[in-house]
Amino acid sequence: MLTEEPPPGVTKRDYMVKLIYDELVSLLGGEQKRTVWPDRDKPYVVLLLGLQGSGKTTTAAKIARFYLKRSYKAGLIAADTFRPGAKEQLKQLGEKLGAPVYTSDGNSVRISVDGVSYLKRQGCNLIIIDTTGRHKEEEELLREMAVMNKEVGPDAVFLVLDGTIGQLAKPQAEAFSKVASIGFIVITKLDGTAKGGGAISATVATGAPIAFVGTGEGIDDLEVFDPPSFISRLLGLGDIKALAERVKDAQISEKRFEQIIGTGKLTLADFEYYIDSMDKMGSLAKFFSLLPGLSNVPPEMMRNAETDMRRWKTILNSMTKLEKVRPELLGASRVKRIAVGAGANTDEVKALLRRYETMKTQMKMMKRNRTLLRKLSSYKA
Ligand SMILES: Nc1nc2c(ncn2[C@@H]2O[C@H](COP(=O)(O)OP(=O)(O)OP(=O)(O)O)[C@@H](O)[C@H]2O)c(=O)[nH]1
Ligand SMILES: [Mg+2]
Repeated sequence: MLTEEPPPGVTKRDYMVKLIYDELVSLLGGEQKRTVWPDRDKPYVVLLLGLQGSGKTTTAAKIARFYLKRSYKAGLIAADTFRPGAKEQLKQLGEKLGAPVYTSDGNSVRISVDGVSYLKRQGCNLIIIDTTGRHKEEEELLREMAVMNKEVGPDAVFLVLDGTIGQLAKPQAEAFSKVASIGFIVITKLDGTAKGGGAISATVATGAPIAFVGTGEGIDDLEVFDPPSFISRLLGLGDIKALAERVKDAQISEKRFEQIIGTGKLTLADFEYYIDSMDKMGSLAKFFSLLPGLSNVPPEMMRNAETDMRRWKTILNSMTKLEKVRPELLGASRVKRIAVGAGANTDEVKALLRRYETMKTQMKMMKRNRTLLRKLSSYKA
C-alpha cells in the first residue's frame, strides 16, 4: 500500500499521511461515530473495570449523565470496597445527577448483585457498577473482577483507560480482557496534552471499540468517540478533511485524464475541467507535468500561460453547456456573444479555441502513441 505513487499534485508526504490516517480510522471503526444504545425496555447492566485512578468513578457518573440526558433511567452501584471514601464520592455524584446510588457494606460481589436487583426494582434501565481499581496486588484485583463478572453477568463490560499512560494501555487491556470479555473502551483525560495513542493498541488487544472519551473532570465532559477527529489529533493533523479532499480530487482528475487520453477525444468541457484541476493543484507547472510532452515548458511561458488560463476560465464561463460539448457550433456570432459576456475581445476567444484545437491534436497523438506502444509491446511478447 505504501509503495503506491501519490496522484499528481499531491506530495508523497501528504499522500502517506492520508493513507495512514485512513488505515487508523478504519481500524478504530470507520468514519461514523458509534454509540451504544441499549434497549430501554429492559435493564442494561454495565460493569466498569480499570486500574486505580483511571477515571472509573468519574466515568460512571459521566455515562449515567449521558444516558439520563437521553431519557434513560440510570442508576449507580458503589462496589468499590477498597478505597476509603469511594462510596461517598459516588453518592455525591448521584445527588448531582439526580440518579439513585446503591451502597452497602460488605463484599463487592454481594453489593453488586443486590444493587442490580434494587435498581431494577427502582425501574432503572441502565445500571452502572463502579468497581475498585486498587488492591495490594494486581492479581488480586483481577481475581475479584473475574468473580464479579461471573456473578453479576453484566450486559457489557466497559474498560476505562487513562489516556495519559501511552503504550501501557496495551498490557492493561490484555490483563483485563483475560478476566472478562471487554465490550467497550472508554479513554479518559484527553482534555490535556495526552493524545491517547495507547487506545489503538488497547482496541487491537481487546477487539473492543472505543465508545467514549473523557475530556475533563466535570460530569458533562464525555464525548462519543469519533475516530476521524481522534486520529487527526493523534497525528497532529490540522485539517485532515481538506487534505483528504485534495487527494480525492487529484485521484478523480487523474482518472478523467486517463479516460480522455484513452478515447483521444477532448471537448471544451474537458478543457474547462483541466483548467479547474489546475486551479485546485495550485500551479500550472504541476498541471502540465501531468501531460506527457508538456513537462518541459519554460517557466516564463508557464507564467504567461497562467494568466491566459485565468482569462480562459472567464471565457469558458460565458459559453453554454451545448457549446462546450460541441465546439464546432462556435461560429462568428456565438464567438462575439461569448466575448461580450466575458468582457473579452473576439481575438481572445479565438486564441482559446486555437489552444483547445492544439490540445485536441495532442490528445489524439497521445492516443496514437499509446496504441502504438501497446501494439509494440504485445508484438514483443
Ligand atoms: N482532566 C481529566 N481528569 C479526569 C478525567 N476523568 C477522570 N479524571 C480525574 O482523574 C482522577 C481519578 O478519577 P476517578 O474517577 O476517581 O478514578 P477511579 O478509576 O475511580 O480511581 P479509583 O477509585 O482509585 O480506582 C480524578 O481526579 C478525576 O477528576 C478526564 O477525562 N479528564
Ligand atoms: Mg473510583
